[in-house]
This record gives sequence, C-alpha cells and structure tokens, in this order.
Amino acid sequence: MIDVMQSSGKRLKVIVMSPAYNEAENIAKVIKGVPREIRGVGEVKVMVIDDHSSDGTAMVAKNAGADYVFRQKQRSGLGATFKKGIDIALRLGADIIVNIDGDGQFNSKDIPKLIAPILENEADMVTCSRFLQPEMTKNMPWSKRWGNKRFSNLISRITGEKFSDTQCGFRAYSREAALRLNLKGKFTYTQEVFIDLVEKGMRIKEVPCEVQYFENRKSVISSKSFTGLVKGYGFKSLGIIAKTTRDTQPLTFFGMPALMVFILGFIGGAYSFVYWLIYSATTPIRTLFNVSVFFMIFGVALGILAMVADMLKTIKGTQDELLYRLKRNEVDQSHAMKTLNGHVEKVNGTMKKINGHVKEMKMNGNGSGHADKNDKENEVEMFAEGKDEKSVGYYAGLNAHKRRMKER
Ligand SMILES: Nc1nc2c(ncn2[C@@H]2O[C@H](COP(=O)(O)OP(=O)(O)O)[C@@H](O)[C@H]2O)c(=O)[nH]1
Ligand SMILES: [Mg+2]
Repeated sequence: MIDVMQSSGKRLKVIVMSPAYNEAENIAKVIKGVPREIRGVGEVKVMVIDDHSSDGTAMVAKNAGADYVFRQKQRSGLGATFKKGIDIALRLGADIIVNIDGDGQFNSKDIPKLIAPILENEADMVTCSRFLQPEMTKNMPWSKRWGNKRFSNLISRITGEKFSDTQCGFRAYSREAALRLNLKGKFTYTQEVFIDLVEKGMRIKEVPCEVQYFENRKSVISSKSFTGLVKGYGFKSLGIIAKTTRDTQPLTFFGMPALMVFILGFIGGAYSFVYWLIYSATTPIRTLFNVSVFFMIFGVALGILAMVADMLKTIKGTQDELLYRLKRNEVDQSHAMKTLNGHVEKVNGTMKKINGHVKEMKMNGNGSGHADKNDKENEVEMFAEGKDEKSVGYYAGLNAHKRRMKER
C-alpha cells in the first residue's frame, strides 16, 4: 500500500472534483458527503468546477465547504470542463483525482472503495460500475440501461478488454493516468478515457458502486426518452468514439473497410473474368466488371490511407509522450514553487518576528545598532526574491548581537 507519506516526503493528496452544471440543489450534499479522512491518505480536498451555471452552483459549493471552486467564463460542456478540472487538480498537487457527478446520484462514501486499487498499485484508473451488481440499478430507466450496454460492448470491442460500464462519471485516476490523458471530446469524456488509457497501457479496474435514480431528475447530459437519447447523447458520443478510434487504431479503422471493399471488388472481378473465359462475352457482366474494378481501386486507396494514418499514429505517440513529459514537468515545477513559497512564507513569518524583537530591543535601548541597518521589511522580500546573502548577513549580525548581549 502507498503510504500517507510518500518516499518524496510529500503527504498523499486526494482531490475529489465535480464538474457541475446547474447543480445548486444537489452539490452541497455531494460535497458534505466526501470523507475527509481516508486510510493511507494524507489529505482530501474537494474541488468544484461550475460550468457557467445559472443557478448559483459555485456559491452553493463554496458555502458547503468545497476547498477549491472554479467557475467557467462560458459553458464549455462536460468533456471540456472535466479536462480542465484534471489539469487544475494536477497543478494543485493531486496524487489521486476522484471525479464525482454533482447530481448526488453516487454515494461519496464509496470514495475509499474507489481509490483502494490505486493505493494498492493494482490499477491506474478505477471506475464505478453500475452493472456489476444488478440490484444497484433497479430503478434505472430501460432506455439508459440499453444504451449503456451497447456503449460498454462497443468500448470493450474497441479496447479488447471487457468492461461493463463505460459511461459512469464516478471514477478515480492516479496522477500518472491523469497526466497521460489526452482528451478531445467537448460534450462528454467517459468512453474516450477508456480508449485513450488502454492505448497507453494504463490498468483500468471496475468496482461495483451504488447509484440512485431520482424520479424527478432530468438528466442534463442525456434524455429520458429513447429517441432523445439516441439523437442527443448517442450520436454525439458515437462521434467522439469514432474519432478516438480513428486516432488510436487507424489500421483497423481504415484497413478493415479497405479489405472488405477490395475483397468485394476482387470477387466481382474474378466472376466476370471467369464468365468471359467461359462464354467469351462481356455482356451482361460488363457493369459488374467495371464496378468491381472500381471497388478494387477504392480498396487499395483506402489501404494506402490506412498506412498513412498509421504513420500519423506513430507521430501522435511521440507527441503524447512529449505532452506527458511536459505536463509532468509543469506540474512538478508548479508544486515545487508552491512548496518553496510555503517555506518562504514561513521564513517571512520568522523574519517579521525577529524584526519585532529587534525593534523592541532598540526601544529598550539594548540595540547595538548592528542589526539596525538591516531592520527593514525589504530584507524579507529580498530573501523571497532569492537574494539571500543580505539575509544571511542579517542573521549573522543578529546572532553576533545576541552573543554580545549574553556576554554582558
Ligand atoms: N461541466 C459540465 N457539466 C455538466 C454538463 N452537463 C452535465 N454536467 C454534469 O455532468 C454530470 C452528469 O450529468 P447528468 O445529467 O447527471 O448525466 P447522467 O447521470 O448520465 O444522466 C453532472 O454532475 C452534471 O452536473 C455541462 O454541460 N457541463
Ligand atoms: Mg447523473
């Protein structure tokens, strides 16, 4: 188990984030339910990203005790907001990021269960599955159940791993998985994460979690009616999945249709050729022959496209790696700066105290005058700016002064 204190000496930090849109009614319950003490974890912080809600979600979140609240200047969609949230959480020094929907459908008390496989180093991303235990989804509308199954099967087929629920918003990401994520979808992110992370060799685990369906709740992201669900959520999600598959598995994406078209053309062509050999006539198979030749040429063209796309995938792989390293450095630096600022603030505090003592000593007529010329607020600022020579001098001067005082 990863310990509260990592080998670097840093306390393990979990950030529970919730990208929310018009969740003023539910967000407080979600925030208050987050367990602030978890075995194996140093600190748990709550972050809410309000996607430009019109119902005061951000304010409610702040009042409910969220540690970090951000509000988008304009609505940008769940996918885009999630991506931003991951970026901010990493910069805030998160070792594990938990995403929970702001509508209260999930039970915040399940968070320890969700992060356990990451703490045990058994997974890089853990997702709640609403279908591992059927009794947990008793009141899920049938259209949602049907859609969820179709999408989970599709993602399982694309990734080559078996997943039962690829649409759930309640998940935990290790720092490594979060740094590796490179998402493009603005509308949603849930399925894209699976394809992206599996492609990058990350380990994904599902754990059964409780989910509630409220009778009067109107889903923001999907519709209750079957046609609404297909038209809105279905098509948009399929678009994101298709794009991600194209980028991660171009050989299959273009190669399979290429092969199929070519084989069709080949069969038609071969049939026409044999017909011509036997009957020495080009009618009535002339059109079939022409179409077959077209299919074969089209198949070859698609095959070439598959190879070019595969070359682009190689470039994407290098770019993903570069982006990962860049992000990691940025995040590390921003964390190091925060730690340094923390130290500087502590030193500032100490310096102020010392300044106070020196002033006191001067007023009492005890000062030797040695520390006097250093008795400026500036001194501390200089130290903060890294010009520490004077400050060292200041300390040395003060020590010498104290020694003299003692000797008297
Ligand atoms: N940032 C952002 N979050 C959204 C948007 N639409 C929905 N959400 C949030 O995404 C989560 C899931 O949405 P919900 O409508 O409950 O989806 P469902 O549970 O799949 O029906 C909730 O926390 C919503 O507040 C949006 O446009 N932007
Ligand atoms: Mg929901």
